[in-house]
Amino acid sequence: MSVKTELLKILESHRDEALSGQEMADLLGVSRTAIWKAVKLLKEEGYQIEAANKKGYRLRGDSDLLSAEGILLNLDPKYQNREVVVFKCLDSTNQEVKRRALEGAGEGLVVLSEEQTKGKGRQGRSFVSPPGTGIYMSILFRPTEKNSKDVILVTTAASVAICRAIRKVVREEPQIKWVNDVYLRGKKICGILTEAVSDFESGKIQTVVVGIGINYREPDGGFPEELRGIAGAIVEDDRAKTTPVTRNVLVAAILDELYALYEGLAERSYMDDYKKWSNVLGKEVRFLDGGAQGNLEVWEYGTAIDLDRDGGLIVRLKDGRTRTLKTGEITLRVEKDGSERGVYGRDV
Ligand code: BT5
Repeated sequence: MSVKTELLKILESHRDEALSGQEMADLLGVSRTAIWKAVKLLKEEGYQIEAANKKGYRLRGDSDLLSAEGILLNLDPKYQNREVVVFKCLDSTNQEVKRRALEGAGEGLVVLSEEQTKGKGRQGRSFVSPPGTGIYMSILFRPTEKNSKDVILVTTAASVAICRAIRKVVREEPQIKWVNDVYLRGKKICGILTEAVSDFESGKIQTVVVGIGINYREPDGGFPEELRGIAGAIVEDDRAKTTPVTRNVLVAAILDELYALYEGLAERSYMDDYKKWSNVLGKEVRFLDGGAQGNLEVWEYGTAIDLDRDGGLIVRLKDGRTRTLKTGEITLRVEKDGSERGVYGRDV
């Protein structure tokens, strides 16, 4: 491990505390010049490290760069053996995880990027991923014989993991729009794209990539025109100065929850939380079944009444029959909540 990485670990675990150059040099068994050089490199990368008068160096509490060191430090120790990789810029973190999966990467690998140039949403849509203000991350799972039939639930579990982490760390109550969007204060702050790669011969799902995109702060200059009124951010401008939470802390909280839920996917312990946070259940909805109707825009109307065991949305139609919406081709709109946005089905 380089001096820079080792030093970052130390600074991360002593945020807002000054550590003398000599102290750190002794800890790492290197010269003070080596420490000074590593500090310079970290500052060039954007870490807010201050030279405290005669006391040494201090990583400011509000320095908010994503880093593997900062995330691992905040993860539950039992998950600290997972591989975390952070990029400055990528096409798409889901693509990077798929590339690494082909090369044999292990379960639990997390790839994050400060920016994505081709952030993907569902069905060819894009996810706007500007630099420095969001969390774009993808996690690799490798289903086993035991959990392969439940893996379809991973998007549902991820939605709950994100909500639990937001409640714990940000102390606010988000909402889930079936099945893959998380809302805060009425705006979409997060989307999830789960992609599965199956074995051609057996049809078995071999790899699952859960991609999570979160708007942590509003991008400089605001969201692009097409997202105004739709997209929101966890930290609003006037709160930015007061929040002590860094993105690394939120990422670690999400991963802790998600890894734990994934271990018990079959038990569906998260379903109650999902229902509690759902802003669709009990609402009047209309939906468009692209699969059944081809390109004809024939909307059906009903009330979303429940979720089935696999996260499918049960809708009572106007004529009293029920239908369970499952496919990724379903487009669903919530009536009477002022929402213009669609809510979409899942990909796996
Ligand atoms: C999603 O799709 O919301 C899933 C987004 C998943 C993004 C993550 S980032 C890490 C990983 N790597 C990737 O390449 N992707 C994943 P969908 O439900 O189809 O919603 C897409 C729609 O959301 C767009 O058509 C816009 O209307 C809206 N949208 C785009 N960017 C947004 C943003 N930053 N915040 C809120 N809404 C956005």
